[in-house]
Formats: sequence, C-alpha cells, structure tokens
Amino acid sequence: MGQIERLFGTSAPSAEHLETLEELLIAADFGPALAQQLITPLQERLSRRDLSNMDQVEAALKRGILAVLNETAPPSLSKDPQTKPQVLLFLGINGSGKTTTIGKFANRLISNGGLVVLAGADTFRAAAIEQLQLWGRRVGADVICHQAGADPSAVVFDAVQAACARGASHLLIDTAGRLHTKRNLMEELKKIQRVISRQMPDAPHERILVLDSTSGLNALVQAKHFHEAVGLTGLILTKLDGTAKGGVVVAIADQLKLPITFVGLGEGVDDLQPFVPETFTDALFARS
Ligand SMILES: Nc1nc2c(ncn2[C@@H]2O[C@H](COP(=O)(O)OP(=O)(O)O)[C@@H](O)[C@H]2O)c(=O)[nH]1
Ligand SMILES: [Mg+2]
Repeated sequence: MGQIERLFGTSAPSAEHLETLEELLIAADFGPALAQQLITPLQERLSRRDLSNMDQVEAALKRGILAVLNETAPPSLSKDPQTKPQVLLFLGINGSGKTTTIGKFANRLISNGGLVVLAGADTFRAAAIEQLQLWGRRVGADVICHQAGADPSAVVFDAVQAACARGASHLLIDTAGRLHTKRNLMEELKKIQRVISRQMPDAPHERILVLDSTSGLNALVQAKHFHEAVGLTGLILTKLDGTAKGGVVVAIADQLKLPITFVGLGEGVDDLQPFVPETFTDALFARS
C-alpha cells in the first residue's frame, strides 16, 4: 500500500484511483470480497464529493482496516493463569511454523517467570521431535515426547500428567500437520482435545492456529477447516518478515472474527511479537 503516493501523486481522487486501490488490496491478499467492502464507502464519499485528496483516501482506508482488526476480541493469554497449567494447543499444517513458534512462545513465558512444559505430539517424523527438544534445551523448558510414530494422544496424556506434577504454569502442545495413519487429522486433533479435557475439564484453554502468512489466501481456507474442527481461540501468523502481502491477516480477522495474538518475524528466539493492529496498519502503508 506504500505505493499509493507514488501512483497517484497529488492528483484529486477519482473513480479510477479507487479501482486501482481495490486491485492493490487484492494483490496484497485482502481477497476480493474484503477489498470491495473497504473500497465501497470510499466510492460513496467520492460521489458525494467528500474526498478531495489522497491523504483522506489513505486515512479512510486505514480506519476501515483497523475497524476490521479491532472487531475481534482481545487475546486472552494471561501471564499469571488462574488454573495451572494453562494448556495451549498449537495447530496448523506442516511447515507453518508451529514448532518454532512454540519455542519462541515458551521463551517469552519463561522470561516472565513461567515454568513451561512442551509436548511433542507431532510424532510424524523423528526430526520434528528433535527440533522441539532442541528448542526446549535452548529456552529452558522440559519436553515430554515419545518415539516417532507414537500415538499423539498418549504423548499428550503423559504431558498433562507431567505438567501438573511439576507445577508448570503452561503446557504448550506441538501437534502434527499430517499423520502416519489414514486417520483424519481433524479427528485426531479432536481426540487429543478429549484426552486433555478428561484430565483437566476446562483445558485446552487455548487452541491456537499457526499460519504461514506467505501462503496467501490459502491460509484463510486452512483457518476455516481448523476452526470448524476444534473451535480456535486465536491465531499466530508466522513469516511476516518474508512477505509484503499482509492482507490475509485482515481477511482472516474479517471472516473468522478471531484475534491475532502474535506474529512471527523471523527464526530467532526473540522474533515473536504481540500483534498490534495500529502498528500493523502503519506498516502496510509505509512508504518503501
Ligand atoms: N522467516 C521466518 N521463518 C520462520 C518463521 N517461523 C518459522 N519459520 C521457519 O519455517 C520453517 C518451518 O517451521 P517449523 O516450526 O518447523 O514448522 P512446523 O512444521 O509447523 O512445526 C522453519 O525453517 C522455521 O525456521 C518466521 O516467523 N519467519
Ligand atoms: Mg514442527
């Protein structure tokens, strides 16, 4: 969106300008429906002669985007949970950034004085388990895991026991994006939820979908699938450092009304930041 000034210069806004803007929004992965929804009020203002310069266009568009982002409930992740441990299920397709995000998330919690246990319920590959163990060592969290190919629900059962026994503040559960067996992934995730809630009736407290923001509007389709299966409580968008197309963030907030809690901005331990709608919107319009 930083191209607005260069594209339109100081000319007065016209219907063509707004059409080009709508195309820019679509190119930035807002999706056609949301792009239209954002542009329509501008067209109405234009026809009322209520838009005289491009700054007004930009300001109105920013307000429209912020309104969508602020419509979702604020994240409920509390630093000092009432019930211990807080059980957080991390979901998402392979490669979306679950394990990395869990590592960074654990680091944030531990820096705030939390006692964190990680569960390796993505048993698809040995390397995935090792990756979680590596993060556990790096940030100082215990990791509960079984061998590759093990039943994810059995890992989760053990992890809940261990987290309770150790007085952990948080249990972060890494799940699979695909399975060994022909069993349906969504059924497996529901089973994991049942196993947890049999041990702790109000858990899992958070069901967080980890989405790769570079996957464009495909991320929206994935989000709908997972939301139907497990009832998501929030989203984390990864790899925002690797895309100029942040519009999918707004499209997802618009369609699913789910809060975006954190964003991933790199592979390092500190590259997980709380999502701030104002900062995000300003970055969208930053002149490059
Ligand atoms: N640039 C960048 N890379 C990321 C980010 N989050 C994860 N990755 C990388 O994406 C790849 C897949 O991440 P991983 O955590 O293994 O995904 P998983 O399969 O969902 O567990 C790895 O190479 C990560 O280092 C991010 O925010 N920015
Ligand atoms: Mg993983």
